[in-house]
Amino acid sequence: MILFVEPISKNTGMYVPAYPLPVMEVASYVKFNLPDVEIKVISIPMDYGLPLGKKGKEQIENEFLKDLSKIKPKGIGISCTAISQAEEVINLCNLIKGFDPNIFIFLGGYFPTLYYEEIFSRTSAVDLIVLGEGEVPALKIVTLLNKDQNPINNNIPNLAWKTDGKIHLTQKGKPFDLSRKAPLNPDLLRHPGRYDILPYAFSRGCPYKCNFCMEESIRPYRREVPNDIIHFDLKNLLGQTNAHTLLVSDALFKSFDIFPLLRSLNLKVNFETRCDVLNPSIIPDISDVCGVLALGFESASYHTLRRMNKVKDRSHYEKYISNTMAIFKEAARNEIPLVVFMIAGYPGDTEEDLKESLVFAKSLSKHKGPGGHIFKIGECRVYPKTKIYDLALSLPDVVFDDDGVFGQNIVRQPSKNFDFDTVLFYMREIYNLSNPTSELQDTLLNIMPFFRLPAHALKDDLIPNTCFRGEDRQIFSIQSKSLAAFRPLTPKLTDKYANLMSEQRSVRDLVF
Ligand code: B12
Ligand code: SF4
Repeated sequence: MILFVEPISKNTGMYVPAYPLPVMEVASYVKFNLPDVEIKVISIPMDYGLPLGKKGKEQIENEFLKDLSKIKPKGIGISCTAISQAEEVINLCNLIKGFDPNIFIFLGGYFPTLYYEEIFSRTSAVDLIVLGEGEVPALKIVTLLNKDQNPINNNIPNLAWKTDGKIHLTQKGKPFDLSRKAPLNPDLLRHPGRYDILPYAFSRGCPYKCNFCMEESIRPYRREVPNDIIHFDLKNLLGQTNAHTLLVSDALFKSFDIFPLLRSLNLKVNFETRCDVLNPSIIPDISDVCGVLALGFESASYHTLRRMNKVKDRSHYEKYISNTMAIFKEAARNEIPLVVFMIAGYPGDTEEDLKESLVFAKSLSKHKGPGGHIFKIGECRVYPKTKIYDLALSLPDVVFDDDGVFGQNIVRQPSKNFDFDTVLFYMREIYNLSNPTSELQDTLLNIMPFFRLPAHALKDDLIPNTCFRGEDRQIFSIQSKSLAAFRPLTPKLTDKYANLMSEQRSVRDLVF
């Protein structure tokens, strides 16, 4: 048996009750090509629950180890997409190796792809790291494990491992050919029917190279999944899960020609795209299928957008701004709920830059519609080994928490005399221009049931016992039934915790 595991993310605010797509792609490919090998996917949050403190975490760990002693896996592949999962991934690796040093542990995903050196320096529990797309290397690793051979092998592309204090890297493989993508296999999951949301990637990669984004380090080009695979996948997934809400997981979504199929499958589609990629004139034709439309807008300041490498020049900027306004108006007219993603306090920002964003957000919100809109603005993070990090270091007046790859790395002073309190002031002003209609709240809470709630709100006495696993209310269950009981309470909880809703992201972190 080989297990593929999705760890817990410490950040609950953006938690989506969706099957773990990255690990499902890899595990489904391996199973498709090695049908006789026993393979399973474990989602720790879905299968065991969210731990609300130390006690809950220990209970989950004990249950997981009990399962390992029954399953006796030869190898475990762990996915680490977000930084908010990274500490938990290391703990999990240490836990598994402490339990049985013979279980072979390999990692994959954005975080290990960028930060494999830091992982190896923190733990010796990881045997191998797969860099970039995981399908081809994982197939080779599992083939060797299944024959009781050592997968640490120079002939497998995209690997990193450490022996005798030295990191070894194998040659870089070709980008994965998406016409060889395997159908996603819900049978690999423990509870395929208990996820509310169906995530799907119609394409991979993005050529834009915004300098705060990790896509450039993993897939700096865009490729589409062939239509026949999409058709098969969606029909199959709908037949085997209860989810009818689609969360598009493309880095750069622009497969708008797929909407007739999505309509015919009776799906509600939630997608994010660039403000200069979506043609506003198609909005009326897709409005009946749209759940939330999200825009990676980031800022209204030309100088900020240039520093982000989001726009090329003035004329690009002007198109970017006018198209954003046109999309906003058209979405509002067609009653589509909107989420506008923004970053506050980018390295080099002055107060003028944030003022410009505030003024533009005000002009957008004048066109508000019944679908509602939210300005989801967050403080800026400077992740090591990305271009934004180099930018922050190159500007002498920028101050950020340089707390390493496992830290939050928040920008505390974007430029001289521009302090963090003023950044937070603009964040609040912009967030407060949101128009949280009940349609927007219902749609968002369906996808992100804990949206913006502080993590400790999940312990509130208002929440019924049915939302917890066990009697001591230490573990929150995120299976469909529990979330169905939780969702009606969110208006009361959001009122109660209103003053923390526009706070820094750390209030939404689970603390163990
Ligand atoms: C959909 C999405 C979301 C959804 C999550 C939905 C869900 N639960 O499924 C939402 C909107 C909630 C979200 C939120 C956030 N996200 Co997001 N999100 C994405 C997005 C667009 C798609 C992820 C995905 O499913 N990809 C599809 C799969 C197939 O691709 P993949 O992950 O690359 O998997 C391949 C390899 O990595 C590898 N692999 C992966 N796992 C494994 C495991 C093994 C064992 C092996 C061998 C290989 C392997 O093989 C896979 C197949 O080739 C990515 C960008 C992207 N294009 O992937 C950003 C991305 C993951 N998000 C990012 C960020 C920053 C965030 C937020 C922090 C944003 C914010 N400011 O709030 C939050 C954090 C949420 C949280 N609680 O942790 C960053 C992560 C950076 C980082 N390391 O932290 C990304 C990479 C965007 C970016 N380009 O910078 N996100
Ligand atoms: S357009 Fe989006 S996915 Fe592409 S590089 Fe920029 S932020 Fe990343």
